[in-house]
Amino acid sequence: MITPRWLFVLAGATPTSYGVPRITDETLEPFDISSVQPGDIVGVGIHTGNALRGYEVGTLARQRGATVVFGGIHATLYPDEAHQLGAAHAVVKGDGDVVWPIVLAAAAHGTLKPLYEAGRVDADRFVAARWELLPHGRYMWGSVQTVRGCPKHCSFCSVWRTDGQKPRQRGVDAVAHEIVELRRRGFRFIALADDNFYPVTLADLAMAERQRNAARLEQLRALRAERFELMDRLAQLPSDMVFFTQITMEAAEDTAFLDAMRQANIKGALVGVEAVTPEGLKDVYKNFNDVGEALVARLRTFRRHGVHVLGSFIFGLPSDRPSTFQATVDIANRAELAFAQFVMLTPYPGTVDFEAWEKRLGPDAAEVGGVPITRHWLIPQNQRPKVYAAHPVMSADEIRARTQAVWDEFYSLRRIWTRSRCTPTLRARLAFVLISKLYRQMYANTGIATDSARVSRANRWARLIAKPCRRLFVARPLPGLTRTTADA
Ligand code: B12
Ligand code: SF4
Repeated sequence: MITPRWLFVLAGATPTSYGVPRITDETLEPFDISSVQPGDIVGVGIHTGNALRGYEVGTLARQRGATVVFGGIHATLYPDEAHQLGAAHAVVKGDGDVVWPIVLAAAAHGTLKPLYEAGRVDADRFVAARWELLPHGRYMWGSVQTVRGCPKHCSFCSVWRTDGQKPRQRGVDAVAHEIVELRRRGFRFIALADDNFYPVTLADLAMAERQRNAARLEQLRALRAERFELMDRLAQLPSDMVFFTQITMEAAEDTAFLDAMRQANIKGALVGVEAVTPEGLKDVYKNFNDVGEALVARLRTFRRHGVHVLGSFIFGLPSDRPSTFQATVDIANRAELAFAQFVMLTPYPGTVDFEAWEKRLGPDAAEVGGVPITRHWLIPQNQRPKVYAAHPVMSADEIRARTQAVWDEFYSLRRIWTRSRCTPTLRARLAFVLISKLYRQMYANTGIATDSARVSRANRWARLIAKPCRRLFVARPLPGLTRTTADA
């Protein structure tokens, strides 16, 4: 669905003297290992979920004589694993923007080091993606990053620990430039691949004022002003553009911000609701969220100001009870969300939750095929447990079944049709139904459908629905599109 940004950024960071990089996104097609020649450099990017496949690719590429370099969030957290299981010659920890040409030069001169500590690159050194390398007609959404890092500290999330709590906000010109280029190529849907589009809250500003911290106040105001400047520039782009981002629900406090988002055609945002009870929010260190009626009101505020919400909820928290599931779907319906996802609590490495869980299980962790579940990413995909942490009152099967029931209820045709009223025309309503069904098909894999026959049937369905959906996303290319004013 969405262009995987890192591939096109690393291509952008590749000096032209090496020729044109070949890009493979395995969500589209498998990497053609027979194309690898001795002397090639194969860069493999992994997150935790696809690390095992990445190791397979690395091993095969090395066997064919390539130099293999790993990077991405999972390689950053477990560089040794990439060496041991992925046959890496080198691993890059952190951002690849600046270090990639250094790695390539070292590989070419035979001076490659096993580990590169690339760290966090400043925003003015983020490299632009090379969108001219996009395969034609394969993606629905382009992806452009406007800010990296998040000031919060949610227990299930690794972003604040790996990308840092200091927002690294990319310059407005650089962002606008890439978006214009994507629109020229016919992309009118753009995912802003940000951790948190609202990095400065009114509470942050008030706190800096109270503390009479002039330097911090100035810094926060500058970041906030730059957000508005960016949205002003996006508002100057063709009116058929649709942006989607990720944001905390705190943004509902700031209706001027929401109005600017609407003006900028940021029509949708993923909001991490996570839990609808105070105990649940405490479980995930997210006490800046609301519960109950205040939560419904906050989420509706987005809608009132023209920003549609994809609410993200987590099930399997220690404080969850059987009643939590129905309470969650009720809130999701009443809060007028456009879409929702209900994910199972998964201990991702690099998070506070993971560390506590790994420590708790210690050497007694259960195993699947000889692999302890604390290394769940090394278990073949179709054998991975769906629920990892033992729950105080519910069995894993109960959590799965109840989660599935929530997906089923939220995405029942009746509910979708009611929600589709948020769109202006009958055609748009039908498109909304199709997209809702596609979304459900792609992401509701937490339920009973765990055997491979059912999973592949679900995938076939998703591909079938994706075909007509893709047509809805494509726009007429605008090769002559001029840049937004300040970008000219
Ligand atoms: C946008 C995004 C998405 C989009 C992805 C769209 C797409 N096709 O790319 C959507 C919404 C679909 C998504 C889904 C999911 N995501 Co996501 N996502 C992100 C987000 C916010 C930004 C990713 C991005 O594009 N960054 C911009 C690029 C340029 O940065 P980058 O990928 O980090 O790459 C840089 C470096 O890592 C390095 N690098 C990367 N690869 C390589 C390779 C080599 C060889 C080298 C040298 C360097 C290198 O260099 C790059 C440039 O600096 C990240 C958070 C984050 N800050 O990274 C989470 C993140 C990657 N997602 C995460 C998760 C958990 C998921 C889901 C599993 C969520 C869910 N429960 O469904 C799914 C998985 C989907 C899937 N099957 O892949 C986690 C991953 C944690 C982990 N340990 O794996 C992250 C880190 C967020 C978090 N909460 O912790 N995601
Ligand atoms: S607000 Fe979102 S990005 Fe920030 S730490 Fe929490 S889950 Fe991660």
